[in-house]
Amino acid sequence: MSFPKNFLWGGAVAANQVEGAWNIGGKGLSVADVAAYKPNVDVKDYKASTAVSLENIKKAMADEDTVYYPKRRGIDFYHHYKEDLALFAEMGFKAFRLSIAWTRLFPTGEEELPNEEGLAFYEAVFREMQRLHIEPIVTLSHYEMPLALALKYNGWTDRRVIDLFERFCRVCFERFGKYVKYWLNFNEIDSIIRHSFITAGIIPEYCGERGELACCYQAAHNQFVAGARVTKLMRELVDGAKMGLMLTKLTTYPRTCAPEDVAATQKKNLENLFYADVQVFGEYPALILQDLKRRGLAPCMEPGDLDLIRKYTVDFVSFSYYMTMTESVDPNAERTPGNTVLGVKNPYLPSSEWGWQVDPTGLRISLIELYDRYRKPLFIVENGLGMRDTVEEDGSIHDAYRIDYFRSHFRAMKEAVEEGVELMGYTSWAPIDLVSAGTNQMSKRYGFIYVDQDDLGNGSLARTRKDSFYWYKKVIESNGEDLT
Ligand code: BGP
Repeated sequence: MSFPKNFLWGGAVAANQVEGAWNIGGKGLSVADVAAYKPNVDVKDYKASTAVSLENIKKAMADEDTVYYPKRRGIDFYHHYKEDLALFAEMGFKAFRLSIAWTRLFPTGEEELPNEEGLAFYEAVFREMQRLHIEPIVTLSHYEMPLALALKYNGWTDRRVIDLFERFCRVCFERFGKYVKYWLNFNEIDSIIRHSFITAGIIPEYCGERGELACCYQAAHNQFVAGARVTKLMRELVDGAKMGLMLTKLTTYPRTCAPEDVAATQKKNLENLFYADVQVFGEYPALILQDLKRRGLAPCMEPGDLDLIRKYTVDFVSFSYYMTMTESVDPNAERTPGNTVLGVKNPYLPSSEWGWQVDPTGLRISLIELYDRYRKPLFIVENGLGMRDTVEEDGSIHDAYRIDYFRSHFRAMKEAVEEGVELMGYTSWAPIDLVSAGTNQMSKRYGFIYVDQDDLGNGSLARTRKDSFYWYKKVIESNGEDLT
């Protein structure tokens, strides 16, 4: 048994990290447009690089700068999308995951009618993908909610945002349903508690006595309700469409077999899985709810919320997987960063320059765990290695480390499929270099395609094929059989 014949090989990006054109075509400001690149901050300290305050937001709003607000410029996919899609097609992509920027369709999130210029952009992108036979996988919310909603409602903490999001999704389904059959609701929904502003537009100063953490769980609940409502809507409006949840799969091992470490690890993993549990099983896990109540963090729910959540569960489970970490009760245990988390270091694993621990076997473990738990088709919608690349004098880029990373992860993926895991597809993060979500750097490169741009926006934006480009092409051509 091997990868299924119709396996969706491809790559994934998010609008806010690639599009640029932040003030073009009627687009409004999103939370990503005020994210500052801080050259002097330790990139391993994700709390410092993602920290947000009202003062900084206001400062950013008054500033037209694109040097220190790199997500405003992205890699200018807005003007390069044809060239980029052609390169993806050359690699043989079957699928491409992208997101629709809410602020391109509804600049403040509250307009009655959508911005036609924004719609025209995505229509053109989807048409081009159709022409190239690349299946779109569309994330409805990927770290880019309208800034106006963050400021007015404290983001997703306010239920009124649910209606506004539904309005945006209705337009997406009505206008793009003819192109798009695979939808994802909220990117890494569990990340609300790690970077609440980026994920859910929560501004700490607005949380008052209730506290930021309580606001986060309220926002998560509102997103669960919104997720159910848009799944219902999608089923009414788009024939044959499927909705997926999207989880950061943060597989955690106990640092030792001391029962205390195992218990602490179990807690971490249950907290991570909770966000998927709600959307697959259609109910809050009893233990989590109990725990939230005990800590005074339980969200307010309205009559009908739980019914909706129960009725409109997702069709498939998608997730990002980059690294694993361990957990220990020992306060002196050495820590290392991962994907916006700080975990205990695993002595058996190598780390990237950014501290993320590379663990292909962890991918197999995660696939088996998720499939066994949910019995839903799985989709790996993010996986990859952020590294500095060197451009040789002749312009070539030899990224053997990236090929090694992917090869080992594809082997692990293959083993899981052979064991019976139902896997729909794989979209690497990211097929082309882009602005990092966590650090706003350009030098943390993920692509098979190099983009000539540095952290401060200098460069021609020219696209160049790296060695991994040719390697991934071969992998897709052979449907994952040729990993040499
Ligand atoms: C995920 C996000 C992506 C992304 C990726 C890599 O959490 O969904 O948007 O960028 O991680 O993270 P980073 O860009 O911080 O290296």
